[in-house]
Amino acid sequence: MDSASRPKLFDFHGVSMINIFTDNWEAIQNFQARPDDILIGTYPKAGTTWVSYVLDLLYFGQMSPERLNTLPIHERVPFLEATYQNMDLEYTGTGLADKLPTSPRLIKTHLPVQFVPKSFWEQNCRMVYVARNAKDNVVSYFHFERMTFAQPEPGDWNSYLQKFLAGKLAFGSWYDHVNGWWKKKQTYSNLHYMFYEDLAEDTGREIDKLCSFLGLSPSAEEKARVMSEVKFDNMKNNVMTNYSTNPYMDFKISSFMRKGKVGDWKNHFTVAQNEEFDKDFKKKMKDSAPQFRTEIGNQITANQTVFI
Ligand code: PPS
Repeated sequence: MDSASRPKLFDFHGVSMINIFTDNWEAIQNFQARPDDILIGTYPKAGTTWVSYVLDLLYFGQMSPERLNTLPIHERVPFLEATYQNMDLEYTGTGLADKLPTSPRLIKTHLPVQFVPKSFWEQNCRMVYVARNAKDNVVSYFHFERMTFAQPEPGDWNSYLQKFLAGKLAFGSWYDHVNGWWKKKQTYSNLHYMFYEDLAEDTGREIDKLCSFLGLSPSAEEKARVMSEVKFDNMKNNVMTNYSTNPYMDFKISSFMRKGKVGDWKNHFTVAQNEEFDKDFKKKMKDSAPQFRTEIGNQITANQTVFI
């Protein structure tokens, strides 16, 4: 696959999708979850890899150093709905999850809540959902699509923003996604809903909350090690977490671990785009929706960084 053969979006049960996430649909929907499986749910680019690595280290950080040094994160935490059968990569998320030797299994998904295979609910599996504020989320998705040939052609920034507002990106509307999972949380108690911004503000506090949800009690030393390993720069320099071996990505265009900041949207949105976005946001997000922060104290202020 190259830039000339990027996939096209199509409507899939009311959600925009691309075929690498629907080709294996029967196996996805019939996937047999186990009671101790942990599902990590996100809209794309909301901090999936970050939280996946936190959980992987909390559970398996004490295992052999070989595992940490040789097994990329996408093999430790299978991407449930993904099917890659091109180039050097032969991968179905369901196949990989079935073969995972670890217990619990950590499984990643970007599916909107209504598409989650029913066995996860039947088995009362624990789920961790990570949400990121819409403005930084769309910026991150835009750069990801620029550098990933397995994604649709993003076009220019302004047209990309319009597609985001219309829900015309793979996995559909960000608004429906974060609201759908939020609503589910009101009736499904085994769901921990967390925010990228909180993790960026105080990683230790958010790890404590995760541990309390999961019933884990790492020693102070283990926790300090996890906190150090999951720092942005360490993950960016770690070939097991930076996706540098992925044949679909062109790191000359952008990086998978790109900036890792709250507030980078300020370097992308024009004043007019921001006004349109805020107006639309108010319409789509009602009072009962999750509350997002588009800036936090210790991160980017406008024009502090370059575009990419
Ligand atoms: S994917 O492809 O959907 O699984 O991508 P995902 O992992 O959800 O999101 C990638 C963005 O998360 C940022 N990231 C981090 N930020 C801060 N700290 C750490 N440790 C970290 N790890 C990943 C990553 O840089 C992408 O965001 P942007 O804004 O593009 O940099």
